[in-house]
Amino acid sequence: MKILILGGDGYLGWPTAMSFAKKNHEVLVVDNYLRRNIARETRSEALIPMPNLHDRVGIFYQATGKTIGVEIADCKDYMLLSRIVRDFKPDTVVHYAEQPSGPYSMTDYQSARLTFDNNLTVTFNTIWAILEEVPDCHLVKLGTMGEYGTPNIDIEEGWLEIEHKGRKDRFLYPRQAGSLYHTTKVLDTDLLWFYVRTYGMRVTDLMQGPVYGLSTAESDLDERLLPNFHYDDIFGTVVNRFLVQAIAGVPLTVYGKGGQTRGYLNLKDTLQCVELATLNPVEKGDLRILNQLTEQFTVNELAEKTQRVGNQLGLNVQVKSVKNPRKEAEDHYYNTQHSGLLDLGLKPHYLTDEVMEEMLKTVMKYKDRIDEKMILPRVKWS
Ligand code: USQ
Repeated sequence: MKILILGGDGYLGWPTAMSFAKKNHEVLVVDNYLRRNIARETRSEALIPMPNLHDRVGIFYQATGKTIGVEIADCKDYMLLSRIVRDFKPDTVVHYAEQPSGPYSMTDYQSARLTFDNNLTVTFNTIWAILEEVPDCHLVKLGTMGEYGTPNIDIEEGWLEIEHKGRKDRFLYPRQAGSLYHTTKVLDTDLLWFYVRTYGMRVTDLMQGPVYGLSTAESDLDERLLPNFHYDDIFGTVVNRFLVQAIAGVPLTVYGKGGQTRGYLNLKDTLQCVELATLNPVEKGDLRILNQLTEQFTVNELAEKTQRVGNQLGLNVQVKSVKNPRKEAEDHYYNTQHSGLLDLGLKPHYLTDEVMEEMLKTVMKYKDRIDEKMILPRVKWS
């Protein structure tokens, strides 16, 4: 397949590009280094040094003999994006090209504006580039489980049948996100649904939970191919942060009561899910929503697991509740339906003690690069 990856420099985009290229798909990645630039400006740089895309593509070629095309371009520029789509003629566009941090989107007007403009404009441009240049192309879009928030009822897989005054209809599942970033994903889903039902696009919207890990079949070939692994309060997701905190000897930063429950998955499973969605495209006029997670944990459960496995490795891991910088429920009902990807063939990698140990050992190699000033939360929701 010809696969165009928007946001191909990211934590998920780069491993996805390598994984598809290794399997002999023709891959082109597009990125404008937005996350790298924000990370530099906000002092939130990744733990592991990351060569730029052109250099990494060269390293990947040396390791595998496979090529990946690169375009350094801003997908907000419609003329540029439509030219790329017209020239490459993808069968699938995988769209990751968004500002992905909840905390960054809550910093101030400028960061909120950037998140809003970037995320909505790139989704809109992607829709139009497909409609105008490759109308049969399947769009695989990364959404987030955070679109649903934490409702006091089961979270269904995208849709909810509602009975009202004796009549029934099916609607997008109600969504109420907890940050502006997560809200841009809600708006993306509404845009996609409009263009699917009105223009007959084919779209898969993946509602993904927080991802953890570094190792993939391809990144294991050469450490310069590792994904950009963040542990700061802005780009770091909770498991990755806890791994680094355990190694640095900083008490694990449980926000508030720690009863916040989310659906998590291993980076390896993100790759499987995106591949399964790509290899099984939907019909024209279909919006398929898949909940992309493999298991649920509270923050306290993640902290206990990190502490137990870290201590077995001889670390002295402490856990400390810090005042929650976010406005979120700290003790709530959470039960998600997530059978769609399993039905397509997903074989989950669960967060076992062995997986935790392997991640801790990898992070340990970069201990000297940890900057403790980047760990405590700097952005408050209000
Ligand atoms: N948390 C802590 N301590 C920390 C960091 C986070 O207790 O040091 C808590 C948060 O308050 C939250 C939970 O852990 O309740 C998850 O936080 P997170 O930072 O790992 O995840 P989140 O901000 O929701 O965002 C991340 C990615 C985002 C993706 C999302 C999936 O940055 O791109 O969309 O995970 S989801 O959470 O399902 O919406």
